[in-house]
Amino acid sequence: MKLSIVLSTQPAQFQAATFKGDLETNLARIAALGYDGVELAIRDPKLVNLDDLERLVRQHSLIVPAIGTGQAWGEEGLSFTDPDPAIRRAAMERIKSHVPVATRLNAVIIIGLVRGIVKPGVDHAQAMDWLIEALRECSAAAEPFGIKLALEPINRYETTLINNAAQGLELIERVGAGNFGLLLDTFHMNIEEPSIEDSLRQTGDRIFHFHVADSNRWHPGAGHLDWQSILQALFATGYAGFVSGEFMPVPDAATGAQKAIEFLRTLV
Ligand code: LER
Ligand code: MN
Repeated sequence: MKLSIVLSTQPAQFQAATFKGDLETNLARIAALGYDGVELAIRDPKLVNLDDLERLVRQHSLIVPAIGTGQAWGEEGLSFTDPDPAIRRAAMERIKSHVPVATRLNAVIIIGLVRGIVKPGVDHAQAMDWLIEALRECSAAAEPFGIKLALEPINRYETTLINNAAQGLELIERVGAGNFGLLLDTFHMNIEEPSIEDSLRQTGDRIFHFHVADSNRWHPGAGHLDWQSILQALFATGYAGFVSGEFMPVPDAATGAQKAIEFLRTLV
């Protein structure tokens, strides 16, 4: 099992970005703990020096399986489904600006809350149309570079747009792009899926990335999810990507990350 963990390259309010703050120190810590990779949350590629970033990541022999983009929503309010067309355009351009970064690092681009939440007064069907239009445009921009986009079903308390794997699969049908799939996250799945294992099986080879946190969004092993069963179902789909830790820094980032890797390494 290839393990990575989320690290934010910029200050962020999002609580489950396990590591935040000084990039160099954190990359060294993550590598020392035995992780194979680091999932980088990047609000805006313009804010990072790509040469430095790549050098640091390689220096610690870490792989970057995926790039998180949600801070464009969390910190700036950009979204694919905002009623303001200028905001929708800015969100699409922002996601497309991740393509060169993703190409250089050979990473999946994550579409989390940048899809939006359906603002009051916006019709849900209209929001879906805007979402599909944006995903088609961004998938087409990434496709020539062999880059994949993974939309994350997110629980009902954070958005009303795509909460579960079944809705994600319907969206895949409507978008109709071979490089568009899903990121499944056990925290959200535990809230929304009738059966985590069945949803993994149904999503199959459209699982492009995988987030792990336990039922309480602490590190795997700290809650009541059945990890043996979940990981068996995941790998039975043929999934060969990373299992990426995205959990609260409880009691602190380094201890949570250490407990996660110790626990997960005993399983598969
Ligand atoms: C991001 O990966 C995530 O899981 C969401 O909870 C972000 O709001
Ligand atoms: Mn997640």
